[in-house]
Parts: sequence; structure tokens; C-alpha cells
Amino acid sequence: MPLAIVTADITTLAVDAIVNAANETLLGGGGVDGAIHRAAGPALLAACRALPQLAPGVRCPTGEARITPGFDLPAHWVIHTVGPVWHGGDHGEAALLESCHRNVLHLAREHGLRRIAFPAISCGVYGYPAALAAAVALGTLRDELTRERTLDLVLCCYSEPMRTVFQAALDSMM
Ligand code: AR6
Repeated sequence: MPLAIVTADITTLAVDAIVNAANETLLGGGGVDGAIHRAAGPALLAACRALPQLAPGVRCPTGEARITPGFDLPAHWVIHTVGPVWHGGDHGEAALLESCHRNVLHLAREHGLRRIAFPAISCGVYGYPAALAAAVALGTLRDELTRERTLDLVLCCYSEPMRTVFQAALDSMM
């Protein structure tokens, strides 16, 4: 199946698009968001700023996605999405995390992009338990792959322990 789990710094991947685990402002932050903005250069922030605000400070509501060029990154595009903050699991977190992955791939299809690398969305500052997030993320990506067989997806973990969690979730689906 064209779904690989790797341990890497996502900013180094030369794919069609990398996914950013952003916040609703799309104006940068810590974690993978900060790393992507540093590696892409200041033009990325300018491109994000130019996206329309749906409410004061909100350029991308939780669960949705927006696309910008990748600028200085080896990836051609950045697809920004905003994962849910974990509030215990009964606040719609799984549905929102699923919709992040689906909306990213919807944008990818619209732009004719095949090779997409995802970070572990919501698994850092937003506190989503990694094993639960992995089941949602990989279940959704597998489902999308059954509809769109030309996609080539990478789940990019930043640490070996995180890769182990994601690999176990994938193995349990086989
Ligand atoms: N490459 C791949 N994965 C990374 C990298 C990297 N360079 N750096 C961190 N990670 P987080 P969230 C992993 O906190 O939980 C930001 O401030 C990290 O180890 O980046 O969705 C935004 O602006 C973790 O496993 O994203 C938001 O405010 C995963 O990426 C908020 O954090 C996601 O961790 C979003 O929180």
C-alpha cells in the first residue's frame, strides 16, 4: 500500500506537499508549524497572511485545510490544517482529526498532487493521545487510498517512539 511511516524532519522531504499542523490564525507557532515556517522562509508567512480571515484571526477553522506554495522548502506546496485540541475525546476530536486528513487530500486532488507527507497532527501541543490519533489518521488515509490509488502518502513521525506507535496502529489494521 502506498502509505509509508517514516521518522524524519518533515521540512526535509522533497514531496509534492507537506502538511502543516497549524493553528487557526495560520500565522505560525511552535512545533512542526515553527519548523516549517523557518525552513520555508518569510514568504510563507506573507502567503498565509494573505489568506482571507473568516472571523477575526481565523484563516483556517479546526478541521479545514488551506494551501500555499512551499517557497524555500524542498516540497512544492504546504497544505495547512488545524487539528483539534484534545479535551478528553468526547468533544468531537476524532471527527475533526478525520476531517483534517480528508480536507488535506481534497485540496491535494484539486491541485493534482500525489505525494503528500503528513506529520502526527494534534499529537504535540494539542495533546491528542498518539495511539488514538494514529488510529484515526491512518484509518482515514487508508480509506482515501482505496478511492484514489494514485496517491503516495507518507506519515512523518519526528521520533522513533512516535513511529513505533503509528506503525503498531497500521499493523493492527492489516
Ligand atoms: N517534522 C516532523 N514532525 C515534527 C516536527 C518536524 N520538524 N517538529 C515537531 N514534529 P505539534 P499539534 C511533531 O505540537 O499538536 C503549533 O504551535 C511533534 O513531535 O507541532 O497539532 C501550532 O501553531 C508532534 O508529534 O502540533 C499550533 O498552535 C507532531 O509533530 C499547535 O502547535 C505535532 O506536534 C498545533 O499542535
